[in-house]
Amino acid sequence: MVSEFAPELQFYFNPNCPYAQRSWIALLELNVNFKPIEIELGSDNKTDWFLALNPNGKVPVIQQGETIVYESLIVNEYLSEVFGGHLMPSEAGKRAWGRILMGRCDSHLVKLSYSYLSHKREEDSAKDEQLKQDLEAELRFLDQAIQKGGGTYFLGEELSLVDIAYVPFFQRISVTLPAFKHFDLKEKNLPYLNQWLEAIALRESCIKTSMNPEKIKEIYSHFLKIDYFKKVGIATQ
Ligand SMILES: N[C@@H](CCC(=O)N[C@@H](CS)C(=O)NCC(=O)O)C(=O)O
Repeated sequence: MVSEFAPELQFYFNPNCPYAQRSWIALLELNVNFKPIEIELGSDNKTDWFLALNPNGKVPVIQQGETIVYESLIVNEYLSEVFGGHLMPSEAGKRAWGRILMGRCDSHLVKLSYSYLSHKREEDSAKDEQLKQDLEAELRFLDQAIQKGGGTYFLGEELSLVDIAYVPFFQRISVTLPAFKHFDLKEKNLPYLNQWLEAIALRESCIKTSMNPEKIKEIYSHFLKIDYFKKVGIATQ
């Protein structure tokens, strides 16, 4: 239930943006009373008023009174601290491990999966194989990380900011890798990761914020045609 005493917070987002989805999930999990403001990418985010909120011109951004926070992982740490804190463990060592895993999402999983996705096998099959193996190694690392956590989620039995960091990207690659690379996570020997995928598929916050799989395919098919992920630096050349 949303508390009538929760301070009002503005959430600037775009429903197709995986980074904004991270903060959207955190807002729902923390039961925050927020006002969503949809930003059209390519126009609204280039305006002076938006650049005054986030000089990088990117979503997500949250504004709570005088406080403005951007960068999804930092937004989520802020939200967790201000609205209850239960999305990060109380033990400092576990929090540190959680932050290592969160940082690794963008530097490893996103980079490796979008590089493999963006690569055209017919141009260089050996490179395609290498990119696939690099991605598989990271998926094995994540599978073992979940096993090490000792529960369904990355840090144990409770959902944390670590899971929230990964959810939007796994939702997207679970659709795009089979569709465009014939690479199906379910067919790989990743028991802990596949169990995690099943758990997040049932979680209300993840369902409510997810993109329709057909829409993911449509948008990514266009992005892949125009080499978008390489152009914006998410995928390696
Ligand atoms: N590192 C940022 C990335 C945010 C990001 O790249 N957002 C994209 C949309 S998915 C955006 O706003 N792009 C607008 C632009 O670059 O013009 C975060 O974690 O918040």
